[in-house]
Amino acid sequence: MSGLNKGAGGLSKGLGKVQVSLRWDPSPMGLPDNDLDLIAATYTAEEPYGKPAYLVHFDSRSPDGTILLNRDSRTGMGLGSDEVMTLELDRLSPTYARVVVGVAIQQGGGRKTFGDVANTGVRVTEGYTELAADDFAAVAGATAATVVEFVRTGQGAWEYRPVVRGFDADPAAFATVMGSA
Ligand SMILES: [Ca+2]
Repeated sequence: MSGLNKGAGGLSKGLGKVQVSLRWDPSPMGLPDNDLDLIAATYTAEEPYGKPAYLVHFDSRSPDGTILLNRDSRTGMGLGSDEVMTLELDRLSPTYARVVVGVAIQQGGGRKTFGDVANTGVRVTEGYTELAADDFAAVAGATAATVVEFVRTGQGAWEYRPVVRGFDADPAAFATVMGSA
C-alpha cells in the first residue's frame, strides 16, 4: 500500500461522503442515443489492483449500500447532472482499500468515443468542495475512461487522486480492467 502514496502530490486526506456527477448532451435527432455510464470498482486490501470485489453501475449495487448510483440516464436528456453516484467512503468496510470510478460509453450503435459526445463533463465533490473536474478532452478518442481513484492509507483515512486514463473497451470489458493500473 505504501507505493500508492509515493510522490503523489495533491492528495487530500480523510474523505467521507463523496459525489461523482456526470453530464452529457443527447445525440442529435435520428442518431442512436448517447448512453454514458458511471462505474465504480471496489478492490480489497489484499488485491488493490486485482479483480474488483464488486462493481456499482446501473445494473449492479454495492452489497452494503455504501456506494450508490443515485441518478441514471440512458440519453443525457435533461438539465444538470445526468448520472450521479455517491460514495460513503468512511462507511466502507476495512476489507476494501481502493475504489476506482470511471465512465464508459455504451457501444450499441457502433463505436462511439468521448469526442463523439457533446458537452461531456464530470465533477468529483465532497460537500461544496470540488475535488476534481474533467471534460474528457484529453481522452477524446477513447470509449471509456477512469476519472478518480480513492485509496485508503495505512492510517485508514481515504485519499483521492484524479486519474483520467482512456480505454478502448466497451463498458463490460472496461469494468474488468479499469483498476488494473
Ligand atoms: Ca447511462
